[in-house]
Amino acid sequence: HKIADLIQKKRTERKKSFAVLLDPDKIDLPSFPEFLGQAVACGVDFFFVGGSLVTRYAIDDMVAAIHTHTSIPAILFPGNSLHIEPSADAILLLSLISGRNPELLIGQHVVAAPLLRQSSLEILPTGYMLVESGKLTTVSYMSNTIPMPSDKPGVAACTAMAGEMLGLRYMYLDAGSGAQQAVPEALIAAVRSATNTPLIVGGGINTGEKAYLALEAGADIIVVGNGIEQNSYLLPEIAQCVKAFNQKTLKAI
Ligand code: 1GP
Repeated sequence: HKIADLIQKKRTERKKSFAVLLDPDKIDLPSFPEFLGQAVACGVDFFFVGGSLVTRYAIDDMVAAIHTHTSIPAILFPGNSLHIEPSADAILLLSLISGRNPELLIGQHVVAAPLLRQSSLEILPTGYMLVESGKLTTVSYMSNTIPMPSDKPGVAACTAMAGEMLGLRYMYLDAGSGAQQAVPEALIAAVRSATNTPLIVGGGINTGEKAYLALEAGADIIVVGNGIEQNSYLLPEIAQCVKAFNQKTLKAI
């Protein structure tokens, strides 16, 4: 349970983590090692690899490059069971609990279970909740599910509570990649106080300020994808923001 232990240890120390979502479609492999070097220098904690639609099937190459150039864990963030890559370190085994599509609640998992059992991937059972973000996101379209309303913290809290009661060990609030609006702080805070699992938050976090607000509202791990590809200053900016948050918390203890 290497990664589970790492996440738990950080929570006990009241430290937040920074995950970078890498879309295998969008990374230009020749310049990828340089990007990985920058991620190491910035203290990125985790790489999430995947997305709801992957068209280049370069997941194995991407995991190999991560392992060659860094010691940062490569955690799969699969859109479906075709995105399982056994050379990664772990997999967010996502059950899309905000939706009512049985395929993504349990169907794909049944198909994946024997593959996962054969692999040495660490399994991170995750309640995945999509939140409405102002426009239709790829993940909402691909998953054929309606996101949760962004102004109903109670719905999010009850959904997460049910997920935790069902045994899911992580919660992920996602506004979807490239979301116009990130997950509102009130929603993050509601899920934080209703559950005790580590909370991952992502989607539309494209400034240091938005990252800080998500952390303050109760996110344990923030995920940034799209923004980093579009703006090379964002990686150091968010990394700095997570560090500053952690230092502030340490001083307050
Ligand atoms: C999406 O949470 C991730 O699943 C990251 O979103 O690409 O908008 O940063 P962005």
